[in-house]
Amino acid sequence: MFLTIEGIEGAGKSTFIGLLEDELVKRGVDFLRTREPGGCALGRQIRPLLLDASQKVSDRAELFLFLADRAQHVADTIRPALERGQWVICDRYADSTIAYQGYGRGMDPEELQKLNDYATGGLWPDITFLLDLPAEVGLGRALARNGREGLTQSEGRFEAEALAFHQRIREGFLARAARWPQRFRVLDAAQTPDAIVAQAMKHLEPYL
Ligand code: Z5A
Repeated sequence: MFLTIEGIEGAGKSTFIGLLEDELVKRGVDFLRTREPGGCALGRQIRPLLLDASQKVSDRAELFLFLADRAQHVADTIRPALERGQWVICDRYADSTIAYQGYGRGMDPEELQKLNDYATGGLWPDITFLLDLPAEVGLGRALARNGREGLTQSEGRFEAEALAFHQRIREGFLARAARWPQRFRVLDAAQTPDAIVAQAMKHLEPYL
């Protein structure tokens, strides 16, 4: 089972995955938690290049860094785990590229779909949980968290983008969910973390 978790900035993916892990442990599921960018050794070197606001990275270079991270991540981490029979829970994957670099930065989503096919050898998730909420709510959460953790409010390159950028990304994710309804499960991320995970577990029940 290959599960991915997607959503805009501050949607609550890390919080959600932590609670989901607890539920899966209780049910004896053998799983691997990973993330993008940075889910393999090469990706951990790429991640700072992508997130550091002081790096000047062109849109196309950014795209290929995400794709390079993903290609290596699939080869080193995701496919081997799936072949061992583990579940893989991945915080962001190819849908993020199409939402951020496509709908956010303005690149052609259809081209990005093909590039993702190429980078992953055609590996798409079995289920994608989309944590959906208004962009201003997500950004508000992320900025408050950064403030609490002593980070600059707009620390990263993506947090520093305008609200309209994050709104386009939300629309992009929702457009993808409408196009692939069998893969996507859209969860209302404005609920409490416990309520969101309870809803997700109902979707996973048939696979447990
Ligand atoms: N990116 C890309 O452009 N293209 C790609 O192909 C890929 C990624 C793969 C990765 O950043 C960035 O790369 C990302 C997209 C881009 N940038 N953005 N935006 P990252 O990995 O550093 O960060 P992130 O993935 O965006 O995570 P996040 O938004 O920073 O956090 P989150 O995991 O979604 O949320 P959280 O940390 O669990 O929660 C945020 C705060 O809200 C925190 O204080 C929680 O306590 C609170 N929270 C969480 N859930 C709730 C609920 N349900 N109610 C109330 N409060 C909540």
